[in-house]
Amino acid sequence: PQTIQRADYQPLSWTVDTVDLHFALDAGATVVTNRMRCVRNPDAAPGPIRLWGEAMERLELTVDGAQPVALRETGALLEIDAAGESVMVEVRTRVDPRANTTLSGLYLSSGGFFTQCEAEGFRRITWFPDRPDVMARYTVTLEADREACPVLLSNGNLVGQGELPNGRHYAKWEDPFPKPSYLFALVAARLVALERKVRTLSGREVLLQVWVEEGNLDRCEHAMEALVNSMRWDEETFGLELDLDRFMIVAVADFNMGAMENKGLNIFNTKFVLAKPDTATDVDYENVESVVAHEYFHNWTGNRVTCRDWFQLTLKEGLTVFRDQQFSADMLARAAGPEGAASARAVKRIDDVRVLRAAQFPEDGGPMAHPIRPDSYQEINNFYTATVYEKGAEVIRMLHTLLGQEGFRNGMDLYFSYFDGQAVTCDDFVEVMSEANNGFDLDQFMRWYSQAGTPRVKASGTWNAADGCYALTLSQHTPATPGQPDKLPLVIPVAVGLIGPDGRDLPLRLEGETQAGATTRVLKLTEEAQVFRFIGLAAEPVPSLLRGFSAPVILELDEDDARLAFRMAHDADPFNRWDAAQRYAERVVLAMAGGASAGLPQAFVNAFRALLADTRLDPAFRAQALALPAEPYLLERMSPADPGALRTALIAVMGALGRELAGDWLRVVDGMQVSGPYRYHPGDAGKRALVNLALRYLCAGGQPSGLALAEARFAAATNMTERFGALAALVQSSSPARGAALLAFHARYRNDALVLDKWFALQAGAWRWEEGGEPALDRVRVLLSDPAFSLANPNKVYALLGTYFRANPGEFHLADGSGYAFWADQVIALDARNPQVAARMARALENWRHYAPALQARIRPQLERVLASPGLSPDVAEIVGKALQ
Ligand code: B3K
Ligand code: ZN
Repeated sequence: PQTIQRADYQPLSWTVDTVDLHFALDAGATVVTNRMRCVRNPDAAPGPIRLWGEAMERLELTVDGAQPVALRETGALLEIDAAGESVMVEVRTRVDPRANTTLSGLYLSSGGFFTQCEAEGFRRITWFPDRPDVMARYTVTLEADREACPVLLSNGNLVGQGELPNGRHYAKWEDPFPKPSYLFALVAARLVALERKVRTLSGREVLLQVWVEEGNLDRCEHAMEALVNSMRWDEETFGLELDLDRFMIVAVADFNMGAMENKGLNIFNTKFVLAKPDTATDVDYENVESVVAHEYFHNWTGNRVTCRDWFQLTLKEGLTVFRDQQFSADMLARAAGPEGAASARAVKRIDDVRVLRAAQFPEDGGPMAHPIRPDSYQEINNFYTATVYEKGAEVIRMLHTLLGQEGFRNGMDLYFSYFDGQAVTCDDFVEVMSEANNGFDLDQFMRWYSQAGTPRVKASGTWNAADGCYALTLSQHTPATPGQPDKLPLVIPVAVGLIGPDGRDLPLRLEGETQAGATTRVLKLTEEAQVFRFIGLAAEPVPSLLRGFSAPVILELDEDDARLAFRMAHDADPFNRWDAAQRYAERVVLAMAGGASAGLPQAFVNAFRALLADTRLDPAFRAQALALPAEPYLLERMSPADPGALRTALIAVMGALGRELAGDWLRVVDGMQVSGPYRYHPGDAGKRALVNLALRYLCAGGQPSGLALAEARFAAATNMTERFGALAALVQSSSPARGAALLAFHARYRNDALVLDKWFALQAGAWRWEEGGEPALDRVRVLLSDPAFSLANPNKVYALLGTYFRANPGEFHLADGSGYAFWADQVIALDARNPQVAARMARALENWRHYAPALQARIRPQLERVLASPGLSPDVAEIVGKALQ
């Protein structure tokens, strides 16, 4: 496979300034006519016009109306010699949407036509210089059967529509903004819209639409609300306004990822649009809100200013994830009111860090480790990663911390004033941030863009009672990653607090300062090691480091159990309070998994009980603090990783916590009633989350009273959060009622695709709670032939196979290797129809070298079998090839 290098970037000799597209839509043979004006690029070396194309039949190609004089075709690349400053290239292609199972380019879903172009889907629609640095103005005419496709949508504004012979009709759309081809979209389908008209900051009236299949109209209100809130937030926070007269969201059931920010026509996976109390959980509601916001925010960070090349992906993704995280935190804080705002923000931060630790840290420690701005790739679709997105957002967050809210905003303003309408780089972004802040030195900071791997920050303190000085030594080290053996020190903002013996934060005074100030300070670690001296202290403090997770690093700090329990009880920073609980739980679970301890230490049980019983703490926070660290994260912290032993330990720890704290859990369930009809509100959601966690522990404990309670809650539930929470608790237990509950749930939702995804995932993720219980693999095999399952639908694949491979390590890593053989079969089968989805599944085994030798010996032949499979896509070949290197 071919490797593309960031260093090889060259501007194209010819770009495009206008595109006129005509689609004669037909399920089996759509004819696309593309008239584009190609213009010579004054900033590039002379050369031919370069167009990319794939999976199409070329019917005709002319240059200024004539056959091109010279045309060379190599694979997906077409080179045409042309003279003058601009030429009109007209190309006609035939594509087959029905045969397109990749869901990239133009494809069908429930009889409608949809497109997905990022990163390189546009070249599956027509020949084009399909790169993000080619920004052109598009006019699009869609022609389709009126009966099958009454709704015809594309980017921008509707400028014409009408009837055609033979029951066909057309619509013409014009996008006033130049855009890269990856933001092109069309939809032609039988849909209905929820509409709302709102005024923008400057007083323009705009039309908002959420398009769905007719039966789903009652599930759009929340997405619409989220859109309106996103618009307001971007106006208030960044002064950014919607720039079109109409903004559309379209939901489609077959979609490779979450959603896509096409200009003015966002296309969404139904999972991130549809929500009503009976079918969506609080978490679903939260996800809908954040994905709607994310795609909306892309209109400025991504669309108005886009990426010069795909190596710069984090320019738009890291920044937009940061923006959506801030938005969600603000929404939660607002709903929680002044009293609960800080806790609501902390809970959101905890959620985001959980994702980073569970998904990004393992990526950074494996064969796919890459900087947030990668240096090379084989298949760009493999680089829509937790590193580019989530770690990218952490890097932006650090900039925000270093520059402050106002400095950051000034940088954003300058960014848009310089680069609106352009395709730029991460360097451009960081340079304007510096320029807007009096030349703030960010040279060393740029290493966050070029170095892969999760830095380790080691901290140790020495207390000198004689002079009241606490000396904190911080040192940093980033482990080698593939292709990067040596790492340089990074700029690491470390937010620090010192806790006094009474549990209260101490005012901080560093050596050389005349008086003590704030109780949390951001220290800048820039060298391999630095010492920070805090003076004027009356007693030895307990350090609370990396508050709010101020940098995406692993903090190595020697703390005994007593100190962790102390911080669990007293740390004034809620994030660190949570983190102390996570560290303690990690220690206890890993000691058990390693055979170093058999029972649960009483001190740990007491610390957990104290948190649980502290009713001053918001329930949402308690739910976070009492949930064990994610299994993939714990596995990553084990060496060698032993999924079987870890699972045994988790079952034991959950069971013991369920039994030892049974009375407390029962009190929680009793005392947390949410009154009134369901509403998505962080206060209510927090209570439901804590009740659901209590049911989980009670069921894990296995006592009849706990199981009966979960059964009763399942039967009495009035919304999906409660119903699914109780069901999940039952399924993750040895309850004899599991099967019946799953059947009842299935019967109720047999026709609801999104709810059935939950039903599939729950079974694929089930642990074995008793000797002789059913292995998840057996169940997954059965479900593979369930009539509701389909390998063609990514949501189904992610729910069943994704959950089994990636979220159920204890059942996937079976000693006899049967899980791996099944994995290889499924990856090969999927790859033949949808390489992007197959590659995602393939990644489940990339960190195979972390596992015990006996498992490695079973994994290797399966990796090799996949790699040797005939016709393997570059997508899967890159993942498996790098894993085997
Ligand atoms: N930009 C899209 C992701 C496209 C993925 C292509 N394989 C969604 C998003 O980040 O908003
Ligand atoms: Zn995005």
